[in-house]
This record gives sequence, structure tokens and C-alpha cells, in this order.
Amino acid sequence: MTFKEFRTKWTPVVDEYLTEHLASEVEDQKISQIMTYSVMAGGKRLRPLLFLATLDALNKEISEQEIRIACGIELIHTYSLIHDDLPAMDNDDYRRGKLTSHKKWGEAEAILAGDALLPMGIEWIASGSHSAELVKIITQAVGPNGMVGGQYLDIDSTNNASVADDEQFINRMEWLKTGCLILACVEMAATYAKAASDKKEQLLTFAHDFGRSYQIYDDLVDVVETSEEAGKATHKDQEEGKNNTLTLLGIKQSRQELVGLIEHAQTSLTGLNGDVLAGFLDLYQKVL
Ligand code: GRG
Repeated sequence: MTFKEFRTKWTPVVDEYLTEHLASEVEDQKISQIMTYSVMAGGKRLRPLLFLATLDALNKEISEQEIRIACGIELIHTYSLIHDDLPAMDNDDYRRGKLTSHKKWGEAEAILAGDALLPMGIEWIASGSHSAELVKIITQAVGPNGMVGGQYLDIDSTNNASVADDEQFINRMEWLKTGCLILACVEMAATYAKAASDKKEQLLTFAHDFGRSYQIYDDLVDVVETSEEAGKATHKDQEEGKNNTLTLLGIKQSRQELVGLIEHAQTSLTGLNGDVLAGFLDLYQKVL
């Protein structure tokens, strides 16, 4: 199966599960509506698809239990986007082509919707087999030594010229903010499917390259795409004094770095049933 076929098959299944269960498992209709607004705003479902594609690479069958875990990851990702867009953080009006949560519903409502999505995501991830191991992986990936830690470094270093050429700092910040959650999607799937240690190692190498490359891609989207194409404000990073790989290396070298990571990621899949996973890297073509 190709990546496109895989995406076409599973995206509607993920979307349907999210819609149905955000309606049936959240008692208060209004908070359910606010949560659903952002979750169903049209994200690419990259992280749930990555979890499912890793299961597929390990020949693990996908049924409702696996979909629930995949959707739990998307809830957590959506929480991070809602909070990232708040006035106290990036102060964005548009996300996924729609008004951001705080613009649509108010700031307190957006904070609470994010607060509600995080534990609900963990609950969904914890509801299948290997729950203790999966919960450990996801909570470490999004906590102070993962995504929140990266977001803190980002906020703390904005408009701080002294880190602008500190490659180690920028790599670490980007890895924590973006890479950790991507790695966790693959690691959770490998743990869930009880992958043999050599296969797990290959998959984690792929996930490291993919996690690192995804932030460079996202930074390139900021300069290459119009806001209509991206569904959010673009050309903001430089204006707002953000420090990232792009501001460090410039467009040409960032693209070279991305190409190198793609090649390395492809190589790491040798011998696995990894066509679908390799297809995730095609996403980058639009910024190369
Ligand atoms: C607020 C705790 C907290 C964390 C925020 C996700 C994040 C951390 C910040 C968003 C800003 C950003 C550019 C982060 C890099 C991760 C990233 C590329 C997010 C966008 O994910 P996509 O491209 O978006 O998968 P969709 O909308 O398709 O799900």
C-alpha cells in the first residue's frame, strides 16, 4: 500500500472516531462543542497516522482499540496547538484555516478546552493493552522534558539575540517542541506491537530523523507558503524574533539539511514493511 492509499483509508476512520467520541464521552455539550471545534478543524492527522503506519510496518492489525490510541495522540496534539495560539503565547488568530479557539470562544474557554483534551488523550491512550508503558512514553514526550520544555525554551529565547547562532540550543528546543511527540508516536506503536529490538531500533532512527525534519519543514512552510495555503499566519517567525533552524541556516541550507534527513530516514527503513512510513517524507516536496 502507498502512503496516499493508507491516508485515504484511515483518515476518515480517525475523523469519525474523534467526532463520535468527543460527543459521547464529554458530558457537557458546550465544552464538547469547543473541544470538537479545534479537533475537527481539518488537521492533517499526521501523528495518529504515524502511529497507525508504524503498526502497519510491523504487520499489526488495526482495529478500534488502535484507533482509540491514535485519536488520543491527536487530542493531545490539538491541546498543544490551542495553547500555543493563545495571546500569552503565539497570539494567533487563525489555525487550520479557521479562527483559533480563543478568538472563536474566548480565552478562558480555549484554555479549558486544551486542559480537557490533554487528560482525555491520555485516558484514550491508557485504555488498551500495554497502557502503563504507553502512558509513560506519551507523558514524558509532552511534559517538561519534552514538548512543554521545548515551548518554554522557545518563549524564553524569543527576541534573545544571544541564542540566534547557538545551533545546539536551537536543535534542542526544536527537538523537544516537535520531535519528542513524533518520536513517541512511533515508540508507542513499536511497544504496543512488541517489535523485535532490531526493528524497533530502525523505527526509532526513522522517527528521530522524521521528528527533526518536521520542524525544519514547518519553519520552511512559514516562509514558502501563503497564509491561505498554510491555513495560519505565515512569515511570522523572523518578524517576531523567533530563533529556529531557518533563521540560523537560511533557506538554502535548511533545505539541504532537510534533504539529508530524508535520505537518512529512508535508509533506516531498509528491510521493514516501510513503504507507508517512507511516504510521510513526500510531504516535504512542497517546501524543497
Ligand atoms: C503550548 C504546551 C504547548 C506546546 C506547544 C505544538 C506546539 C507546542 C507549538 C505549535 C507551534 C509549532 C510550529 C510547533 C511545531 C510542531 C508543529 C509543526 C505543529 C503543527 O503540527 P501539524 O503540521 O498541524 O501536524 P496540523 O494542523 O496538520 O495538525
